[in-house]
Parts: sequence; structure tokens; C-alpha cells
Amino acid sequence: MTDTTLEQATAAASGAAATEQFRSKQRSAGIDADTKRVDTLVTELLTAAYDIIRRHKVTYAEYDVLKSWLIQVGEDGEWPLFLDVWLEHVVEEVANENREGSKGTIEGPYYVPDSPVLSAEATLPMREGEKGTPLLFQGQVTSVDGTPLAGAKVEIWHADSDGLYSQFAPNLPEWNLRGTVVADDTGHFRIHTIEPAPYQIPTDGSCGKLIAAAGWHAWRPAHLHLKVSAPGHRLITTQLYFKGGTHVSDDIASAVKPELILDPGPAANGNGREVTYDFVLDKA
Ligand code: MBD
Ligand code: FE
Repeated sequence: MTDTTLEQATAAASGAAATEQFRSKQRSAGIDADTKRVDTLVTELLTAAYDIIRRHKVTYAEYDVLKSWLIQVGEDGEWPLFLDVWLEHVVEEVANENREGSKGTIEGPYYVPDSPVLSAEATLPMREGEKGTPLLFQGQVTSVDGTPLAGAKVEIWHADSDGLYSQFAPNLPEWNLRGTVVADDTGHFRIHTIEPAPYQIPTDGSCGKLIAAAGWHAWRPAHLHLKVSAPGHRLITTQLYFKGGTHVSDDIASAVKPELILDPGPAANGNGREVTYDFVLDKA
């Protein structure tokens, strides 16, 4: 941090951007309201809440704290952050329980579709002199039967070395550290980027307040986000982490799986690190 005139990242600004992004990409478009299912799910959720209130003798003072906190989450635009950090991992677990190919994990609030299309070997869009250890992330996309998936799409997005995501923090180029890499005719890709920093939940918003009030920590381990897809196959949304990185074993979003931890070695060209990770896609 050298320039104190720079606009600071705030919970409300990134929350507003995440809310807007979510509204434009909802998977629920066209879903039919099934009265019976709504009744079952909401009744069970409320029943669990009644049980907690009775067991812990929740007071009116505590009820009002909850009420004002919930109001504030909305005002801060932090519902996408809250839900993706504390609930999405179980939705993902259920959605992907019968996959045979690579493991997925949560998408989180900071995916933006339609990032710049790049060739099979490419450097992600980044600023001149982008800070961080250079990273070569390479691999192959195949089908569960081993067939290479020519032209598979590898969408990648990640934080910079300050833990900030383009389009959700101020003063970053629009597509910084985001791209859609098209694998070659053997399904291979080579992506040149920099290693992201761990991500800290904004401390100045309602999610940060909850974390402080509960005595938790606010960190996700450093991670790469990916969506990998090919015709006739199930798209996989995943994240990859770095062995030995801080908070790999206590991610606030509970999204780390052992299969998703990379162990990069020194880069062959002597500049930074490199790692190979292959994606196996289930048939659609
Ligand atoms: C992130 O970067 C993220 O990946 C998730 C899941 C939640 C908050 C911030
Ligand atoms: Fe993330």
C-alpha cells in the first residue's frame, strides 16, 4: 500500500457487485414453485430454529440482535458472500455426490461469465509488473473414459497478491486474472499467472461483524477458481489450493478437499513455480 489516495475496498462495494452479478446469472430462472417442496423445506428449517430457541432460551435482546444483523446483511449486499461462505459447500456436496471425475467445490460470489478467450498456452490478463510469484498451471482435460477433450474450456479466475478480485474491488483492470483458456486438440492447456494471496472476508461489513462476534477467523486459503467444460460433458466448478498454504486446513468456507491441493515445484524456466493438474469430466 503506497498510494493512500486509492479508493479502499469496502464490504458494501464488493457486496453490491456480488449481488448484481448473482442477479444476472441465477440458476433458478424458470424453476417452478412446488408448493409441497417449499412447505417441507421451510417448515423443517423453521422447526430447527424453534428447537434452537427453546434449547438455548434465546432472549428478546438476542432476537433483536439477529433481526438487525439480518437487515444489515441485505443493506451491505452481503447475502451472496454469507451464503457462499457458510451454506454453499453442502449444496455442492449434494449436487456432485454421484460424480466419477474430478472433484468440484463451491463457486463463491466472484465468478463473472464471458471472460476473455485465450489460446491453449496463455498468460492471464494482468497489470504490468503484477505482484506475486509467477505460476505455470498446466494440464489436460479428458473424459472419464480417458478420451482427450479437444477444445475444452478452462475458465479461471483468482485473487491478486493482495487477495482482491477484479470487478469486486476498486482500481483493478476489468478482467485482471480472469480468462477462458481453450485447450488444444489433445485437451492440454498451459496457463501463466501469478499465485493468489489468501482471501480475507471484508472486516467492515456484516459478515465481518459475525466473524468477530463469534471469535472466528476471516480467512480462505489462497485458491484458483475454475470452471471446466466440454460438449457432451458435465461442467465442473472447482477450486485448487496450495499445499502448506495458510488456512488450507481451516477454510472459513469449508471448501477444501484433499484432492484439490496442489503441490507446485520450481518452474522449469527458473521463474516462479509450476504445477500440473488434469481434469476428468463426467459424461452429461
Ligand atoms: C471467495 O474468494 C470465495 O472463493 C468464496 C467461496 C467466498 C468468499 C470469497
Ligand atoms: Fe475465491
